[in-house]
Amino acid sequence: MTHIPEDHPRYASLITRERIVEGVQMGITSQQGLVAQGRGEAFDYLIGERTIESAAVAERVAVAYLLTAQKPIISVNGNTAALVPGALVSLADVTGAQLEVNLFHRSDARMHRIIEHLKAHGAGKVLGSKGDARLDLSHDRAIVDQEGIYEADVVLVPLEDGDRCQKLVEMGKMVIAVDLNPLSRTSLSATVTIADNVTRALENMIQFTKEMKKDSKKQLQAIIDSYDNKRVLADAMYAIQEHLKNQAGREGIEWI
Ligand code: PTJ
Repeated sequence: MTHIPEDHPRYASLITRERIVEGVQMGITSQQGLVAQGRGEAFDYLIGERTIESAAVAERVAVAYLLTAQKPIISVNGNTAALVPGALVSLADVTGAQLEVNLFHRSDARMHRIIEHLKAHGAGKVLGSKGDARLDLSHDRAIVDQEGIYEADVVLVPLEDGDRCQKLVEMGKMVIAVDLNPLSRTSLSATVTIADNVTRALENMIQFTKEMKKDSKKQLQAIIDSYDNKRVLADAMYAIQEHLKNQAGREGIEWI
């Protein structure tokens, strides 16, 4: 890893970059994952590299879904395995969800390495290697475990592609996406869209779960019922606009 001094103004972002590069070197993250991370970084920059209020609302609703689910699953790909392995394991632990590795650029070797990586971070059983069921999709994200994503009622899909998100929604599942681009097909089709960096989103969700675990089913259901995903998407777009306006103002650039 390149040494990044803690006082560097872009410390958090540069460390995240290093983790993704390390993921590629370890054979966990795909090379395409670097491009995906770059896109995420750009949106994070535009949104101000912070958890906006509406993302925190979506994170709480996501937790309410996970806590009330019969069979919640957290889907793991090569990017999230490299960026937040410990947080994925902790979130699964506190919510009672199971982890399932599901890859777009699937290979047996990457599946194995990611499962072992999660286990090294404390995971027990990790689903995904059976691949004994299929979603109606023409690429490898279709390959899922029957006892996992196929039968799940709530699926958390951080950094997803639009196709599978839409398919899971069509199958009647509640789909929670983490995607910094509020206009991606994933963001537009998910039940709950968290427009936040996955590195912040998962930590927030772990904290919220600890607080919300004592809520009754009725209280959790009320949180779910009051939610409007379109409003949350609109708020993320507004937050980007306002952040850019403020930035322009600080630099003496007229907003036209
Ligand atoms: O490991 P695999 O083989 O399953 O491949 C995983 C990737 C991520 C390469 C694959 O799913 C992919 O190509 O994803 P996309 O279609 O590029 O979508 C990624 C979305 O996640 C984009 O909309 C990005 O803006 C967003 N994104 C990227 N990094 C982050 C992010 N959102 C939140 N936090 C991030 N760190």
